[in-house]
Amino acid sequence: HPEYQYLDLLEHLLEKGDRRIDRTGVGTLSAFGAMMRFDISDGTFPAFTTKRVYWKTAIKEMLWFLTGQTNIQSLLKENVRIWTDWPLEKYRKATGEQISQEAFEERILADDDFALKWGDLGPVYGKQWRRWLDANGKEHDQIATVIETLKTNPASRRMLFHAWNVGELDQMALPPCHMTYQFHTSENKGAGPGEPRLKLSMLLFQRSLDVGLGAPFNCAASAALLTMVAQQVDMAPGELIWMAGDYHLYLNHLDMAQQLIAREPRPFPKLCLLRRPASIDGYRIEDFEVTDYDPHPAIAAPVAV
Ligand code: DHF
Ligand code: TMP
Repeated sequence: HPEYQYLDLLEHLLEKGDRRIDRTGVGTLSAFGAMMRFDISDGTFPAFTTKRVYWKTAIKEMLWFLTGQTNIQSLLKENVRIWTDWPLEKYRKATGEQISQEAFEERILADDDFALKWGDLGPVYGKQWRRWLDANGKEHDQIATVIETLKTNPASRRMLFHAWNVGELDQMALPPCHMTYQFHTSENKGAGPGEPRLKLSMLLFQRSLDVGLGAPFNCAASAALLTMVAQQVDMAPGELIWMAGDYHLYLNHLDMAQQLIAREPRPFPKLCLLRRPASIDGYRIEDFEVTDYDPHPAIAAPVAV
């Protein structure tokens, strides 16, 4: 089962991880350099099964990146709260006010001026993907460029987008973790008449991977992205290849990790797009249908801020 690639990383960290205090102060077991491969050509959706993954949340986050937005207000409107901690901590530090997460989220939703001032994460993923600002003041839509190149020159070795904009790192709430996405096409062997002649694969480089909490989200979200891009360029989805630099297990995730490796993976679900939007900007969460997802129960775990 392909999920053992993930469980093996957990096991490796538990057995051989290098124990250290990290930026957050929580502490981690860490290792360097990992690769996982998921073949999604038959519609397989790598939503891990050893704990329930909130795949809708993960895809909503990906759709939010694609809009180019960087303010959590639009995420909260979709009831996605996974990015609140960072603006919240900044607000608490700046004002000294011990506001609750719920109250902070309500204010972001209700008050546009407040959201503008306190809800923005800085020039993170969405901004860099869709509006990378170059030295001449020109903006670049890296996503549109990749899709255009896939349509016109699919053998290119230059089909990538990335978010590590060195000059803007210090303005970001967090420097990008999943930072480089590269695409590659190959012959779709065995394609019948009317089926796509090319297969699209995607390689994701992630410089820092929270294996307990972030990894299941990142895997589901990037599989969804590959599926969308493939649909837009009339190719079959191929392989998702996922490379991590520093991958780590936070010390408050050790029990969860033990539970996960004790569970047996179940078959991955299937992902089907119910509609073909006119462009990459047209996707909505309702377009994603996931079937036969029967995971082990969710395990709640704290996120290190
Ligand atoms: N920081 C750290 N330390 N780890 C991360 O994975 C991480 N991810 C970020 C931003 N900063 C991060 C963005 N993505 C959750 C999941 C993904 C995510 C941020 C947070 C999270 O809290 N997941 C919980 C709750 C899910 C939910 O409420 O829907 C989980 O149990 O998976
Ligand atoms: P760092 O910037 O010090 O590496 O901290 C970022 C943490 O967030 C690190 O534990 C990796 C984690 N992370 C993910 O695993 N996936 C994500 O998508 C994001 C945004 C963060």
